[in-house]
Amino acid sequence: MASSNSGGLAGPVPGLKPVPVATSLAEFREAIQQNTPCVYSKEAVFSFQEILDEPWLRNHAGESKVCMRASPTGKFVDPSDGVFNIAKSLRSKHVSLKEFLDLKQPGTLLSGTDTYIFTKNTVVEQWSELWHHAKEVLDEYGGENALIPLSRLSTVGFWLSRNGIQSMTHYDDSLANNLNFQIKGKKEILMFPPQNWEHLKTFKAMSMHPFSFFDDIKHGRLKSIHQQRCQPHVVELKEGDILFIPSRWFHFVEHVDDLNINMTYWFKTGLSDKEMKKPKQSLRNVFIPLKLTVAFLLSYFS
Ligand SMILES: O=C(O)CCC(=O)C(=O)O
Ligand SMILES: [Fe+2]
Repeated sequence: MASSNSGGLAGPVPGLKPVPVATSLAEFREAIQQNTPCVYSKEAVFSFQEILDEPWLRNHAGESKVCMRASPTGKFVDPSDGVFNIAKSLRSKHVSLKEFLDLKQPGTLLSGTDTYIFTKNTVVEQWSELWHHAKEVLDEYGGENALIPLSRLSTVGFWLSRNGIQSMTHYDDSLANNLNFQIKGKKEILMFPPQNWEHLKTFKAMSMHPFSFFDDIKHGRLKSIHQQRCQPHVVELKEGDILFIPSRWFHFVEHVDDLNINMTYWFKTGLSDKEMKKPKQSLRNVFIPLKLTVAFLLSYFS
């Protein structure tokens, strides 16, 4: 069950709004319709929420080629890290899913932004057995529990991680809506509405604040005017939970358990590009993107 207290903290933190919890699928669908963040936190409704674990993955997708990332600091990617650490966390290595699982290395990640189960209107062949279950989320296959029509689905990404990982605050630059299924383990998520861009030092779709900016918010340490003016929402996603992140909402994600498995369904909002206002850029320091660019180049050679 999702917890509306901020993750891992003893109690509610002033200024941190809990993401509303839907207690029925009807309520959850209503929030999606209304474009407001929401977490569905009841019993599992789709078969993949029950079956997807390490042994199942070994048996049904063990030979799948995946793109593994490892970070010396567990952070992907903290702009305040040293340039070599950033470079290392940007590097990726192709391995089989079985090899990745055998490694059991903390701070490693398969990212849903490069491990696709479904993309460009096509099921990715090596994940077809998982798709057999994953498609239940769609109206065409899932009966009364389904949440979205196939015509709106853009991409399904698969995430697998070992503990202690934090992901950079960003909005999904496809401008899609996001249904995030927590299948195993736990994640803690801070979310900010698109209009908070002014306070997030945005460069492209990312926030260039150091991760400590967000740690501080989670713990109620609002030291700067920008921290005080943001409108953070928090949720602790537990096994079986489904989170709706509306298009353009910023999210800062921490992977908590020893093994975390997620699937993200990105789906179209139904609005045209003209109707959707992208958050603006508020970064005033050109050295930060410069540093990231150098790290990106180094990641090819380190
Ligand atoms: O789980 C994560 O680290 C990030 C998730 C995310 O950014 C997404 O689902 O769009
Ligand atoms: Fe994202």
